[in-house]
Amino acid sequence: MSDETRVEQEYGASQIQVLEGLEAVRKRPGMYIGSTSASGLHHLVYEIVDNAIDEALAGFCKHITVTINPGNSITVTDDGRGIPVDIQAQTGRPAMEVVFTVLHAGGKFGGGGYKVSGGLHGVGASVVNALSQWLKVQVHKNGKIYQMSFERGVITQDMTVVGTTDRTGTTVTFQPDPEMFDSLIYDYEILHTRMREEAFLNAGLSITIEDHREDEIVSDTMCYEGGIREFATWSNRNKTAIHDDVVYMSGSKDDASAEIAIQYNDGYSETMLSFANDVRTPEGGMHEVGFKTALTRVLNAYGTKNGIIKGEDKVSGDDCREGITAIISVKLTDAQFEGQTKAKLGNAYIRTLVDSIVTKQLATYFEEHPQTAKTILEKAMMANRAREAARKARESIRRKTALGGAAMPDKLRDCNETDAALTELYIVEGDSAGGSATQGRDSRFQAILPLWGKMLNVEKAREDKVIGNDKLQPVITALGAGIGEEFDVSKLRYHKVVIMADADVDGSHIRTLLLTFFFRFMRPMIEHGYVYAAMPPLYKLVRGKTTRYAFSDAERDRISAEMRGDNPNAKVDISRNKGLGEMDPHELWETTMDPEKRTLKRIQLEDAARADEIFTLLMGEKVEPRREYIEANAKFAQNLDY
Ligand code: 1YM
Repeated sequence: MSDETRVEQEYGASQIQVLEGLEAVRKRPGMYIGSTSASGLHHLVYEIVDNAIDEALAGFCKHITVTINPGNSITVTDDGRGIPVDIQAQTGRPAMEVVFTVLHAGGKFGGGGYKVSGGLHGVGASVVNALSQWLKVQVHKNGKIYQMSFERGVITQDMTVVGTTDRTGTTVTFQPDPEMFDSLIYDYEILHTRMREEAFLNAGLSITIEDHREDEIVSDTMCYEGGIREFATWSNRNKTAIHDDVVYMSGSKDDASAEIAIQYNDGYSETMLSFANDVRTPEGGMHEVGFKTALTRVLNAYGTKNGIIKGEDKVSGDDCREGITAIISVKLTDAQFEGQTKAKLGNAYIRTLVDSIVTKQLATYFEEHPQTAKTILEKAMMANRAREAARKARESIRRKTALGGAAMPDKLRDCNETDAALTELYIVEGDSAGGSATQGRDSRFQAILPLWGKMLNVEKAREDKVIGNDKLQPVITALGAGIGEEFDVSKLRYHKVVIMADADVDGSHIRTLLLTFFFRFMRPMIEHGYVYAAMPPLYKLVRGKTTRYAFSDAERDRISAEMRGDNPNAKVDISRNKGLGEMDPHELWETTMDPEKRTLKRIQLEDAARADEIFTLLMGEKVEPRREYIEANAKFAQNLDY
């Protein structure tokens, strides 16, 4: 290269410090990126993207591209000013080198001179570098292309000019180090979801994600001029909104700013997505507290003033949040993350800021949009009445239970053991399967509850209806731990609750229903890992007097070959299991219920959340998403429907 320039390499005291710093990252990667599992692997991308987003927040970058390359290296490109390449006075090294090699603790870097609204520039780049097998950075700036390369944080190519250019920007490519990570394979959906979030949170910023690992390139470009307003409508995309406009509020004080967007839907669950400096805070914190307090206060004040709420009545915080979708995004320079997973915002002044924004702006919005105010208030009042009705329904169940003595459901075939830690409840679809299960079980510790007929549509049902429903009531009573707000997992009568349903459409329907019900009204039971799905075998293989079972096609083929052994003419009779109801009690015990032999799938919260989503889709009012879902899963449904 004709105009190639090199910065003289000098290994002084500072270089030794650099190596020690990066060595510390490699020794305890978890301290810097949370973990070395998949989440840590994806975190590397976010660190580099964060620098590009800071550049966007500073007003210099419009477009960011994230590419998953074949081999699972990652390239992030932006069209900002390009990382500075001039020699830093302090270190005598190019700023670019410092960004990728020096660990920047807190605000010390550059005497706070590089601080921008979103955070601190370049803080994570050196961490990513230390944990990468190799990393290459290219900067387009001053008409030149500057390049520098590293291996495991150590410079392998000093900053070098490798060409000329007429644009500006930064490109970083890195290959996560196999010595550092358990898994090296990027999940497109995880990155896609996170980049969509970033695009929503930074209005007008365009982010492209591309996956180049397969022959066919997958890509998506996301840009939302409406920012978190569009985030709220997007979150409600499969639901029915009860007012057209998204209510948007924002404000700032000193170095901190906050934005809030809300839109109610006709469902009963609460969707609250909160962020601090574009980082999700699933455990909530001060921004959520400020929002909730102000929302409840404004709704009560408006309702009382306008005669919608009468007398001494009030709506509770929970009432005010039924069916809400709320996006809360705050930005601050000294974010303090607390809680078990450091996912809760601790800065108390943010509560005051969000509270005052919502108190003023929501009140004004209601004055200017009385129709929307009325719709929202009526929804909260309805929630209040339903809560009251649910309380009464619970009360009545309690009374009946107290008066009736042994008030267990007629259909329940209980077990002898009473220590919940040792007992299992099988919830079985249909009376005939229930009969087989009752005969086949080990009655010392296994209880059976058959369910039959068509189940109530939980999506459309209020809590009081659910409690009083004759199909679900036996489930509630048998479990013995209450429901909804009063659910008490310590009272649960079985620590294994096994859903046993056929592998066909009806079975999947009942599984979805029960999981949705548990997810909405008995969530701690799932969180404690007490809910399971039974896994009946798919095939039965018989040769002479030998019977064996297979749980997948592959297993069927393997077992059938084994059973034939050396005798190619041997006949192995293979039948597809028709359903639980057609298995005799002994078979059911052998294949599905015997703790020594059975396979149980423990239900994770995500499984239940997914069931809940599918449920909303299938039972909700929106036709289009339902049709799309059914079309997309038609193949799957056919497989099940034999
Ligand atoms: C693909 C990753 O890192 N972009 C990026 C980083 C920086 C700048 C621009 C930048 C910042 C400043 C001035 C400034 C960084 N600079 C630094 C540091 N994309 C990516 N784009 N000029 C350019 O903050 O004043 C760290 S990151 F510290 F050197 F200025």
